Amino acid sequence: MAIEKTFVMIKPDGVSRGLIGEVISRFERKGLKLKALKMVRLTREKAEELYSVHKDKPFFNDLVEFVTSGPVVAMILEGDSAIDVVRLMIGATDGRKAAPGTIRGDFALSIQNNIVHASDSKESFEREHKVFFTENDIL
Ligand code: 3AN
Repeated sequence: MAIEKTFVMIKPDGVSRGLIGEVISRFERKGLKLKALKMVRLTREKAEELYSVHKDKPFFNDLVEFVTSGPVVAMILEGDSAIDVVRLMIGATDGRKAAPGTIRGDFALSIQNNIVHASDSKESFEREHKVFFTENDIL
């Protein structure tokens, strides 16, 4: 048993499609605990920081444009093996290939507009949650 924290962001498509409640509800029903929650509009600088690992990819600019196009909902979740559990629950990056029953599998048909982002490792969590939260925000 390893209690971990992970970072999740509902992207602008998830927010504009009215899926905030659906997404948070899935994590709560699974037994993960919300430790921090915030709705914000990302600046270009913050979006570039969040996706810095992709800065040399051809889709980087489109990704930054997309993720700054409207509000996002950022959260920290905690639970046993939370990083892997949440990655399983969101599904493959490409919504067309994500398994039914996963968030992307149930709600996305796109590789970019795929509803949610979630940390893929402890290192990603450490970097990503600091784009949105200070230690005082984590309850
Ligand atoms: P994941 O979100 O599943 O960890 P990453 O980290 O490979 O996937 O990609 C981060 C984000 O970049 C994706 N959620 C998606 O919005 C976008 N992305 C990844 N690959 C592509 C691509 N080939 N074309 C357009 N956007 C992409």
